[in-house]
Amino acid sequence: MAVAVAFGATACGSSDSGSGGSGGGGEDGSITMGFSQVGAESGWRTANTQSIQDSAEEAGIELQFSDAQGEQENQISAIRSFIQQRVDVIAFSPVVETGWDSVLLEAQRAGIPVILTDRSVDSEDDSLYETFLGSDFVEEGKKAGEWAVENWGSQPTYVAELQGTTGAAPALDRQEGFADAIEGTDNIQVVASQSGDFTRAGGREVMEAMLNSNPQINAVYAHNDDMALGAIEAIEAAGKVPGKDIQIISVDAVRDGMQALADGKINFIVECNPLLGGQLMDLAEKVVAGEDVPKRVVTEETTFTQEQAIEALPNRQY
Ligand code: GYE
Repeated sequence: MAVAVAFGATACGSSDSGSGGSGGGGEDGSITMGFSQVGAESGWRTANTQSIQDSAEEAGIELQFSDAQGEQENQISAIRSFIQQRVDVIAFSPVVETGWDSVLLEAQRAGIPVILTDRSVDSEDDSLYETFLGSDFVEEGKKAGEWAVENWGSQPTYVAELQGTTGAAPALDRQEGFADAIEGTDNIQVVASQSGDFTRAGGREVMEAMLNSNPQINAVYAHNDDMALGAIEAIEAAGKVPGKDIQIISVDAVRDGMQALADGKINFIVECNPLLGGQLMDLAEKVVAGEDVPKRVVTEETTFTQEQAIEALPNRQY
C-alpha cells in the first residue's frame, strides 16, 4: 500500500507550474481552493455560500466552487475533479456522514489536504482530513430539548419532529441531542418524526401529513428554520395558530426564522452560525503552509427567545 504523503508537503512536484500549483500554494504564493457545497436547500446554506465566496475573495484565495445539489455523487465527482486539477486544498460540507473514505484516500494519496466544514464525516480514519470546522449539532439539539423540558414539561406535549436530510450529521445529531434532553420527562413525547430534507416545501408537506394522521400534535421541533416556516404554512392551512395552538422550536436563526420568532409564530430558536468563511480561509492558509491546526474547531452559538429576536433582528446579517 502506498505511504500516505504528509499534508502540507509539496507532494505534487514543486517544479510544476501548472494550474493551481502544488502543496505550498502557487508560485506567486496564491492558493487555489476547491469547495464542494451541499446545495442551496435553505437560508442557512445561502448565507454560508455567500460567506465562503466573500471570504475567499478577501483572502485572495482562488475559489473553485461547486454546488452538489444535495447529491453525494456530485460531491464525489467534484472532489475527484479538484484532485485532477491539483488544487492546493479541498474543502467541503458533506451532504451525508458516511461513504467518503475512498475519495478522501484519493485526495490523501495525491497530497492534497482536505478541510471539512459545517458537516463532518463518519470515518474511522481521521487522518483523511486535516480539521473539521463547524457547529456542535448534538449541543444544538440539547439546547432545543432543554427549552422544551422547561417550557412544555408541565403539560402533555405531543411533538412532531421535522428532521433534516436523512443521514446528514445535523439531522442525526440534532435528533440525538433533543432526545437525550427530553429523556425521562413524562409529559413530552415525540409522536411523529420524519425528514423534510431541510427545505421549506419539505417541512410543509411533512407537517400536513403529520397533522392529518396525528391530530393531537401540539408542538413542533424542526431541525431548521426553513422547515419550521413550511410547517407554519401547513398549521395555518389547517386552521390552527402557530406559536399558540402548536408551539415551535427550530434551529439556525436565519432572518426569516427570526422574523417568525419575533412575530410569535415560532417560540424558540437555537442559533447555528453559517458565517464560517473567514475561519475556513484562515485554516486553509495554515494547512497549505504546513502549519498545525486543531483537529476540531467549534463555532460559538447562542439561542433566541421571542423578545431576544425582536432585539437582534435589526442587526442580523443573514
Ligand atoms: O442547519 C440547515 C442546512 O448543515 C448546519 O444545513 C447545516 C444545516 C442547516 O440546510 O438549514
